[in-house]
Amino acid sequence: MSTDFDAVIIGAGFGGMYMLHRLRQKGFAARVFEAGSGVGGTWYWNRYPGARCDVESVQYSYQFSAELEQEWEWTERYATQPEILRYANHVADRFDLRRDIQFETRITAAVFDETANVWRVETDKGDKIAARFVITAMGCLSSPNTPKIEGLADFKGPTYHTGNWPHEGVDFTGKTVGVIGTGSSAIQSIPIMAEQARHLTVFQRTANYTVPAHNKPLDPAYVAKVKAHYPEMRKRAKTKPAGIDFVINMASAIETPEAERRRLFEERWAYGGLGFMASFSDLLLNDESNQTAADFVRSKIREVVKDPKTAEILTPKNIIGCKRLCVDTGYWETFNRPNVTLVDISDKPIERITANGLSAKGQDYTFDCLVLATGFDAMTGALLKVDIRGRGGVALKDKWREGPKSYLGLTVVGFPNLFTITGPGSPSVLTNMLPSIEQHVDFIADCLETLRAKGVNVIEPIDEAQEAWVGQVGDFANITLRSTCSSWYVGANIPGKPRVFMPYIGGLPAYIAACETVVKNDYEGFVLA
Ligand code: NA7
Repeated sequence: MSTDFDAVIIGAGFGGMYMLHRLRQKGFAARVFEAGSGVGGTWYWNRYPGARCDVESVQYSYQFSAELEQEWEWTERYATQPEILRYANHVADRFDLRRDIQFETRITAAVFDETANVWRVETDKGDKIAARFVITAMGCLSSPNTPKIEGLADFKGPTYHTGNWPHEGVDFTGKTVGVIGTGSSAIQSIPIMAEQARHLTVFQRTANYTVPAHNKPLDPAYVAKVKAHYPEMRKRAKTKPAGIDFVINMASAIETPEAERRRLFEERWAYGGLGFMASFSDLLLNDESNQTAADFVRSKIREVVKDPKTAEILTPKNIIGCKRLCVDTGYWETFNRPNVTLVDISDKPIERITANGLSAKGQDYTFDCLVLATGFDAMTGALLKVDIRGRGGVALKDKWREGPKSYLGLTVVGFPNLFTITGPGSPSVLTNMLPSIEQHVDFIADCLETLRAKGVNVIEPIDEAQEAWVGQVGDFANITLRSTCSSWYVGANIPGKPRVFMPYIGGLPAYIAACETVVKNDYEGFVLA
């Protein structure tokens, strides 16, 4: 069998970069193909104003290299997109990754040749590559969702999608701006756009919960302490369901007396960030407990937003944490500004985009620029854009017509030697992505090494193992309240997408244990041939 590479890796974000590094270390020949002109993935594309990670920077970073941990200096509690992109570039330089990355090249097709046990890969630049393994590292939130609203092409001004923002930036000074969406990207960008724009009109379909970031410059003494104790912090984080080192209060919200409950919520609120959902252990398990947290946040909105009608529209009615919780800086305060208008479109969709704005609920709104903060075709979108075909020429998109099915979120029956980093069925988006990525990459690299040592050509999961895994993913999802609302976790934001809770919600420790058991039992659930 003749191949160009042992592995083709799709995407040069944090997953693809580390995959390349690990495979090189193990003596495999790998090549990364990246559609963008630089590394960074999510952080390369999402350049909207205010973009930053909502996991604290010292935790949202690689841990595979102690030297890297020690030499890199994060400057803020929550790193901005430019800082994370600088970090990604630093990693690419430090580990000399670029020479094996082909930029501005999109993989269009990957077809498994059963006679040769080789993947035949094609790019939009006309490359034809043969590789034993294909490893996707395309990210979970990387296929922007442009809603099919009538007249979108008629709009005369510029239209920007938060997930594909111009590299040179956008200056809204003196402009009127319309924003569709109030998810995390909107919640981060609206306060900044409102400071620049002459007027900002926000079209909100679903009110969202957000907690304050309380972002700040990092104190050098704190950074020094983290650096002195990185391994301990990483070890603690690995024991937490989200892979983030914060303290989970194991008490039940509803069983805690009201005054004490309020005190604990206030404490977490004052600290800021996603740890708010760890105020109690049952916020995503018990409706009544969830209500206590939701009511707490609702009361905060009423405290901040001066106009009661606006406050009411901004107040979410659903379960807190069901859609992804947002982390903000001055979001609700922004609606006290005289140059910001909130339009509630929860009861009726936008009728059409017009040349100068849009029509909603029988009213015309005009603006110079349109911002689509409308999210992504999450978890499967990027994968299914590539024509991936396995045994018998079967397309992945047909195989997943009823929803994605995988073994460990990493492999798919009928698609030998294909690995999906942070694929559907893995913890990915419910966790700190960096440690999750590293765990996947290590699993894959070790697997390839084992196959080489055993002289095995092909690895493929068996149906029973995949069905059992899919069953487990579904069972876990059904235990929590998270699967109950129309979020991108269940594909509800994309019309026609099958409703399946895609990520594994059993927590990172249980997931790691499952992967370790598979390896210990000689790749249980796989056929090695
Ligand atoms: P999200 O969280 O999916 O938010 C998208 C927003 O756009 C959300 O408010 C949607 O309302 C709204 N939306 C989408 N389509 C439409 C249409 N057709 N009309 C009106 N409003 C619409 O994406 P983000 O980019 O903010 O965040 C994605 C993740 O990135 C986030 O969870 C973090 O993990 C980082 P809806 O709620 O569907 O009613």
